[in-house]
Amino acid sequence: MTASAAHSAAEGPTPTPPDDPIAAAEDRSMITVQQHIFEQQRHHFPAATGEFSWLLSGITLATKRVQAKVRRAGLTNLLGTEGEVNVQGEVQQKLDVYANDVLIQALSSRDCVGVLASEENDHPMAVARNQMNAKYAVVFDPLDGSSNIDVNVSVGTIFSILRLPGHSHGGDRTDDLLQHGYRQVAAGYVCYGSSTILVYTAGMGVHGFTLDPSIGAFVLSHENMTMPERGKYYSVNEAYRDSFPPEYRTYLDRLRTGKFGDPYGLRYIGSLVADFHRTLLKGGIFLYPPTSSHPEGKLRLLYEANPIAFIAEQAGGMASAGSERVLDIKPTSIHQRTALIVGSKSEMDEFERCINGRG
Ligand code: P6P
Repeated sequence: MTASAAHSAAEGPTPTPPDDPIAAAEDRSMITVQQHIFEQQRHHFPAATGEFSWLLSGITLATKRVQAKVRRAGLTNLLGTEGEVNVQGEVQQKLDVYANDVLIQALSSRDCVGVLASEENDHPMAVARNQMNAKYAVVFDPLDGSSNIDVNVSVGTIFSILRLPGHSHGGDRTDDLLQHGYRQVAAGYVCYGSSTILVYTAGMGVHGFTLDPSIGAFVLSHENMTMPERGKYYSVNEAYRDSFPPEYRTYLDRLRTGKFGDPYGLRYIGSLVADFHRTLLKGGIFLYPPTSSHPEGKLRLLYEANPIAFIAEQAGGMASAGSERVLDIKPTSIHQRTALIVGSKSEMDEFERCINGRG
């Protein structure tokens, strides 16, 4: 009788034969984001060159450096403001500047990246040395919610990857970036929370990778993330309620009073990445409606609403600017603002009916 037959007769399932160390070592939980992207591309685009995976490695490198600083901000006098005011008219936090610098440094060293645009910079940045090979532009918010850092609240990096047109529009290449959100090649965010998680989509589902500090790598932790059909929370800054359009107030009242079933709870962190990440995992709805101080909405279309909307739709959710699908908006400027309502299909259907006066 062979060893394996004797074993199964005595103790249960046959172990992997010792002569198959690869199978024995196979461990899906050690899939890094680069490996995952490469596997996806090899499966869906056999001719892929791997340069997209190389581009994404620039984002993972930069965000690992950011998270190291965020985790120690209080210890290395990185809290507080840099004193400068950015293009948004917001006082730049020191970590904003650091995050912006490391993302620009990491991404401009990827020769497939030709143009960068950041919330922290007035104008797009052409990467001169890459102009011959560059296929992609990356637009990003280097540290969204940074005003929360001093009080130890989760913050995030948000990015969107666009394909550059074969022929450049020239100038500062702003026009090359003003693409509908549905043209994004990929999008993602890193949430610096109780753990550090990277969530991305390249149009083939949504996948999450948690940073393992012991090995310094983002490893697969949430494959094929899908947003629940319905949740229990709505997320909005109700301090501005009186300036929301009346149909928004009606919708929020219906959620709170249980017109759609059980009454909803309210969760609002004030950091888009954290509020959206909860909505992605638990379902529900996040709203930043038009307000009197931001009648066109507060959030940025290119590097906040579009990447979040792409991820939400890929996970089975929906994302609206109130009067239209976020991804259908034709941008007219890189720092353009928009309202953002994003969440589970059930809540979004009810929202659409409510603001269209159909229910
Ligand atoms: P408010 C953070 O400043 C941010 O840009 C988003 O991360 C967040 O969703 C929103 O603003 C919070 O805005 O007006 O509620 O403080």
